[in-house]
Amino acid sequence: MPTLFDPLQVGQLALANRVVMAPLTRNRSPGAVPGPFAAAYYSQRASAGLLITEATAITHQGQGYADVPGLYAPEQLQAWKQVTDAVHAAGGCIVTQLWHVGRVSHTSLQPGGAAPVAPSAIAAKTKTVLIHDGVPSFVETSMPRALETAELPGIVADYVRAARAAVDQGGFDGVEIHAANGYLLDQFMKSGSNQRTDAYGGSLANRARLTVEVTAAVVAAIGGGRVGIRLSPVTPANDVYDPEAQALAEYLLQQLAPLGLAYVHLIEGATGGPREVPDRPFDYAAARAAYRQAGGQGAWMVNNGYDAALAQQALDHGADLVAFGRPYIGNPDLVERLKAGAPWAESDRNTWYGGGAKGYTDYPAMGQPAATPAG
Ligand code: 8OZ
Repeated sequence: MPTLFDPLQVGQLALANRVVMAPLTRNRSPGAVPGPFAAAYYSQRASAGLLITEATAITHQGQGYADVPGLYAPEQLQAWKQVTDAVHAAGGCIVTQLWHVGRVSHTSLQPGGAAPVAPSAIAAKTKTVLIHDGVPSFVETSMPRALETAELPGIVADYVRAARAAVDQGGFDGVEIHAANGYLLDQFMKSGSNQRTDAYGGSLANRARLTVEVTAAVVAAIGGGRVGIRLSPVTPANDVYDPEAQALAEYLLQQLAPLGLAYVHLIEGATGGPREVPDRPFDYAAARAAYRQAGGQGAWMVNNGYDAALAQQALDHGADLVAFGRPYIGNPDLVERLKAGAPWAESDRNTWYGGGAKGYTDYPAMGQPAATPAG
């Protein structure tokens, strides 16, 4: 049986081990440009087999939170190039997470103060974060407008443009398509947020269509071996729900199987919460079997609440990669701690979102003195 510390070739990505740093929103990118400490933050964590960046907006319209980064302006891509150079110099592998928030946004974050876009004009019962004078506040998301059918090819093109820019200009090894956590692609997939009557609403095949089109187009642009996708079939995050979650996920995975993806990343249960969601049962082994039976060969990446023992159990039962999120905030050397069976440091929730080096680049590796914030 493999261990977390065995290498794995994942599409075009040669991973030194099977530990993945999951995407973590940190709100330290004023003007959507990764901040001065981002290169240190990611390169400190480069012993992970794979780093997935925080969710990163493909367009201004795809923005939904204060001070999250983008992939749509030259200065954003230049800043990311410094990050990827630092990670590569430290021996790491890094992909960026392509993000369009859809309705999880606020007019003050949108181009021209416009309404956010969504499959249907249904507001999400969820909050977003605005930051004024360095002080974060949580506000209700704004009422979205429904995208016209004729606008959807433009959304697909936005993903493709961002993927190409990420690889060609940002220096990334690949991309992860964010189709989880109640953002645009997930809003289309799940019937609670999609009441469309065109080819992108109604049947589960129609609701999955935009995700399949985006993924196929990104694969055509940069090659499937550099593309992963993140899914969260039953998460209640950002007010999404589908009564047919199992059938929807299995249909989607069957459509993705022939695309030759590097990996499929599953959030099990509620994002950042319990691994089981009351009244939302889901059989992850059956979903993986559906993908494999349809010919899908991508690595199967699992996430949510893993510790060393649970991670090994997942590998023993056919997972290929295990993604750790919150533990990576306080433990830059999580791989070494897992290997040593060493305890994990707790991180300070007050510095998860927003701020500077404090709570970002000052968590020490094992045996090191408490770091002065590193730039
Ligand atoms: C936490 C805060 C804001 C955004 C996700 C991108 O859940 C996020 C996110 C997480 O995927």
